[in-house]
Amino acid sequence: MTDLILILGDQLSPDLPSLTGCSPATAEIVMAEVKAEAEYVPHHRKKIAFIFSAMRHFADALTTDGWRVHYRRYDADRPCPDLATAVADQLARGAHRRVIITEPGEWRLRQEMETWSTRFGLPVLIVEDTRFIASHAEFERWAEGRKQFRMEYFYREMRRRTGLLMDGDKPVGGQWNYDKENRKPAEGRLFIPRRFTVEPDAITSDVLDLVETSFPHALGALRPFQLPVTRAEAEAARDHFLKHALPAFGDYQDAMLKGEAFLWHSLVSTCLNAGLLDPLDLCRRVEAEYVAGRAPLNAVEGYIRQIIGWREYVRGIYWLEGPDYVRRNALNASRPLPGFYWDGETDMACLSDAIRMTLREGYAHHIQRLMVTGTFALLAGIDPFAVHEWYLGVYTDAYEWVEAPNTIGMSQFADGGLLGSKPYAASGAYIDRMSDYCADCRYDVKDKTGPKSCPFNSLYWDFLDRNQDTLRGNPRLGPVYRNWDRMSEKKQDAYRRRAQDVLNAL
Ligand code: FAD
Ligand code: DLZ
Ligand code: SF4
Repeated sequence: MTDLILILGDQLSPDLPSLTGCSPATAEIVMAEVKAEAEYVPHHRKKIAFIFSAMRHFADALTTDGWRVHYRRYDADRPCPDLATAVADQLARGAHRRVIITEPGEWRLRQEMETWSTRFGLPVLIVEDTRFIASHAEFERWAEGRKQFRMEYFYREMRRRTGLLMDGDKPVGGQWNYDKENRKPAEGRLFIPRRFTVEPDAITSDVLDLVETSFPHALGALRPFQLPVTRAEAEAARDHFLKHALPAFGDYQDAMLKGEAFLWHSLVSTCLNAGLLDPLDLCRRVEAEYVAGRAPLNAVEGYIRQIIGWREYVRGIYWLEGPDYVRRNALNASRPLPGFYWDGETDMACLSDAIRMTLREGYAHHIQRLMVTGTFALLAGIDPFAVHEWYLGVYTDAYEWVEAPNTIGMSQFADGGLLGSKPYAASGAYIDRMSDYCADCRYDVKDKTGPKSCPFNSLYWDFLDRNQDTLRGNPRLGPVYRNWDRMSEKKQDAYRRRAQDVLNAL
């Protein structure tokens, strides 16, 4: 009798706790490409292809290391319906005393797996995922007794815990956070680093053909497919970032340029979230670039903050808040997601570019997600659950533990301010400052209420007006409401009318 270890598509790490506690002599492995996971939201084709190819490569690596892997490929005619069936079928075939799983990254599966012991009639052990810096217990201890959570304080704890960029008990350089130095608009295309790409090998090519024929209704462009799918390729992508993009990452972290999807971003989230890279190791290598004098402090601190700060913080909140977090709707927003989110067909140049890139690459960088597609949905009062399902499907790095707090909390303020202290609402002026979108847009970013005025301008004030009951008391919005109050009624009405026209046209 052996243990049966189920490994999921985002658990492709040799140090997975379910693996490290066992050995090939005492355990076998099951992995499966299944319909339910491929279709529970409308995924991007590149996301399905990435996961299937990375799973197949990982299974081969495990086999080379001596493990017995029962791998079930997707069969379009008779697909394995779900993970439970994959496990049940394997249990029926072999003699297994126990199922072992590293906890999944979504409540949906976690809750289902908790019923498996009864269903299969044998013990099902769900072990904590140790591939993060903060454990559940550690985050719970940090959160206990706090009325509001703020990333900055959690981040400082993580700096102390990991020793990253620490000089004894003081932050290197004397400041914890160099965010203010990370807000330059991009100046020119000449120096944007070339993106790291990998050409598909035989395994990936097979997967691409499979995805093309088996998922005709999936989203986005499948080809060209150039994502890393193995640990070695992910490490090469990481090294490319350290050498070519990290030094300017800080300066241009918030910048946007038309037609440029990647800029100075690291493009590692897809590999990181699937387990092909280790977050702490990545941060140590980033720190080493500073120590060696090859990258400045604002870049290195800014980068490390994203990983040991934001990434760990949103995960902590996801598990702390429970499965109903994704259904929060503090602003009672209920408008359906506009159709242009699925094809990029809009005259708003910023949204068109961000959505087209998303559909082409399964990627958009943080500021496009937060301040373009996110802010528009927030201002327009789109149902946050619909927004959440969109983000969960369209990005190759999306799993609920990281996507939901970013969408429901940070971007849509649907958790009422648990994650962030104020909504990321902004008029067109922000996008104009940080990008070159507005110059070529059909709308005029300087025009506030005219028929060609930038939609963000009127929606911004209409959003604040509509949500006064919830937002007026927010101390960080005090000055903004004072500006609104100082406006004449005529001007306020002009904003309301223009916003209504924009909303009606959606
Ligand atoms: P870089 O800009 O190079 O940043 C480095 C790394 O920092 C990222 O790879 C990521 O691991 C981490 N990071 C940065 N910001 C965040 C953040 N806010 N939360 C968590 N980790 C962060 N990130 C995901 O990994 N998966 C998601 O599904 C996801 N959904 C998002 C939805 C919305 C509405 C928003 C606003 C942000 C979302 N993010 C998500 C966070 C962020 O946009 C992506 O991590 C980042 O764009 C990935 O690209 P990159 O690897 O080039 O990142
Ligand atoms: C996202 C995804 C997809 C598309 N397909 C599979 C799959 O066929 N088999 C699998 O084990 N995992 C897949 N995944 C990843 C899971 O959805 C992911 O493990 C859960 O959402 C938990 O994070
Ligand atoms: Fe976007 Fe408004 Fe600028 Fe057009 S004018 S690109 S809609 S911010």
